[in-house]
Amino acid sequence: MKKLILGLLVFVSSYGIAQDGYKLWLQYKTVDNAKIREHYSELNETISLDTNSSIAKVIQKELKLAMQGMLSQNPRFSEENPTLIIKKIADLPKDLKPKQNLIDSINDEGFNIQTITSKSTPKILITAKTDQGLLYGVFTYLKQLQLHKDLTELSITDSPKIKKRLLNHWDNLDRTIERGYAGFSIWDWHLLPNLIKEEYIDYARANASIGINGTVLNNVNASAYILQEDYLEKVQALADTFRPYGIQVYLTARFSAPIEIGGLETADPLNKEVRQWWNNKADEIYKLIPDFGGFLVKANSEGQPGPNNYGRSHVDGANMLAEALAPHNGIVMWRAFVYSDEKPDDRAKQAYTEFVPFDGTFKDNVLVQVKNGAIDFQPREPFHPLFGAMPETPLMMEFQITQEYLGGMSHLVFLPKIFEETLQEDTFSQGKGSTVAKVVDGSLTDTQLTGIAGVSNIGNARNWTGHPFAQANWYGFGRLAWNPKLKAETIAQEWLGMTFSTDPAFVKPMTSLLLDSREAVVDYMTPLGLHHMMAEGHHQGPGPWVKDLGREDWTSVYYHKADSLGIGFDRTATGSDALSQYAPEIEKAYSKIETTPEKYLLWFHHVPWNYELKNGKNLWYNLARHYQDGVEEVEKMISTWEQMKPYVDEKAYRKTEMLLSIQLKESQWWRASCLLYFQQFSKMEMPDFIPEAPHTLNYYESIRDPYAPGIKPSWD
Ligand code: GCW
Repeated sequence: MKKLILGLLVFVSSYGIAQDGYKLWLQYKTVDNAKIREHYSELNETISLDTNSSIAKVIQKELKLAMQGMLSQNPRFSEENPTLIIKKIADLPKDLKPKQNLIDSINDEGFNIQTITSKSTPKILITAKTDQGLLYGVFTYLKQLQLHKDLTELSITDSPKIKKRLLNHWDNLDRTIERGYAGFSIWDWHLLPNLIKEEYIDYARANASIGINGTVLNNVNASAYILQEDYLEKVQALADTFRPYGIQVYLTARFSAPIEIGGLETADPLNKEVRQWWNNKADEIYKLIPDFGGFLVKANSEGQPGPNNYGRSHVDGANMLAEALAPHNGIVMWRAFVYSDEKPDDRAKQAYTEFVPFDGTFKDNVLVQVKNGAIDFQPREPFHPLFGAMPETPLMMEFQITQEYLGGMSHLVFLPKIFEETLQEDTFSQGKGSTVAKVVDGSLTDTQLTGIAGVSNIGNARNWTGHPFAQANWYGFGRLAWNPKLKAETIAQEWLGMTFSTDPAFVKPMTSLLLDSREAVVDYMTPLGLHHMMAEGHHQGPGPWVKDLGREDWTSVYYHKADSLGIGFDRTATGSDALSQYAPEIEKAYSKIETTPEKYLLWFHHVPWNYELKNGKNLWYNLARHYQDGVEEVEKMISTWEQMKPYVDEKAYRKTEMLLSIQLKESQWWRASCLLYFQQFSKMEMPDFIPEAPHTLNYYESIRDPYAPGIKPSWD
């Protein structure tokens, strides 16, 4: 009878119950392989765990949830002959203590998972220096079970390489999300602090499972109101909810808050009253939230107020806030995303020009937060020249997980390929091998304070991210924040196995699909180094024709500079000379068209239409070939997905199938719009592999979509 019920359970849970995506990668699907199931059931029958802390209680809850889901068994928590031992190193009996060199190799958030044999029976030992380390160890252990790994010789020692691993929510207090495509903000400010929604707890679980240890709750285009007492009590309720999952809460600080909610006449960082106001505000916050993480600040950028309004520098502004937070161990993350139209210099140069002179002058608890590229989260950008250029200043990476320039929520794009590419780039700043990853994890210049942030793609959509596969980008960001040297392929395999199926017939083709999806979007949107060619405002869809806006560097023509001779932005010495902001090794290689990697060609050079690329074909032909490749890649994704139907729940299958059909339509829209527009300049025949465009260029240029998703910024 038991076997019959078991069999029924297996069938229903694997295929019957529609997976609406709410459980994310923590599906804890039934382990239906009898041998593995038996192996797991024995090893997880009795668990030794001191539930003497709030984190330990969370661990216990997660173990129960996981074992119930995967094995339909309730583990016994007891010290009597446990098969799974979860204990801090300091509390371990001598015979179980790991070797000193192993203990020395893990940091306070690290852990060790080991299969041991004690009293001649195999057991699993998860140990760490802190409860938070145990939490990360347990989630990593549960991942092994979800991936059906063999536990007989487990030996995993791991520690996060970056200290501050944060999500940045561009969530407004009215619950709209700037550049958000998955519904409204999950923070229900109106009902906080009393209503603690299940989503808040599952948000914390999901983030803890990938090692995220901080979250900035509100938009960098900030509202001062978040710093008012009534809102701070709401923030406190979220902080209390997240604390047992090892997650600290941060807020964005609107630089003009002392005026807007403090009643002062000025927000000048050198003004005594203003400094006192921020000191008092910090004290007020820490009374409510003793482990408050600190402030994220967007200042003097895109209309946000800042120290420059008072003739002061970014350092003056950041250091004032740093002094207010320092007594409480808080940090300031000061964004370097600055560019102004007063100085009509190449936008890609301005952050470097403005911030490099400040190197070494920020307080010790200040991180400068830098986007992965010098323009703005494009499908591809060379790494930001600031990485490696400020060795005396902790630089924090800012990636965008939400797909502002990558198809919103309707395009499947596996972003860890973008993150991996940037992190592996060599800055040459301390000689060869000075990768961006080493700048960010601090190992290059022995920087103690390190951080990485991802602009969240989470909303109140039932599956959190809108597109089922956008969850992989949240997951992947967390995994790379933990280890910036991780391979995108490993991340894809983990996420696919935990979310859908560990069957190699599914994982293998889907891993290729994910890994190829990033090059596809580059090809059908901005191939060969083109950038910033999207429709204005909402940024959804093509707009290579965009010109005559409030400022040149918000248009598309500013970036591609297409004319009868050629296309591309000359950033070498004969152009804006942005190239000189990179190390000599890069400047030398990229100064010539022929030695510049073709993927960055039109980022750094204005190239003649008939210039011959490495494949012996001219630029116009290659541009068309990349647009066509992008569309064909999406067609390939569609045919791969069709073969995955047996492995995926019907609902998730259908939703992804329909979204892929939108992605194909929009890739064809990009191909036709861009090639018809650029053909006006190249005056060259459309290669025969490019199908006849269904509409005229005028038609494409006339498309307006004022209600496209993603809430444009208030200043736009
Ligand atoms: O990515 C761009 C977006 C803005 C965003 C800004 C920034 C929050 O278009 O919506 O504003 O940059 O990063 O501050």
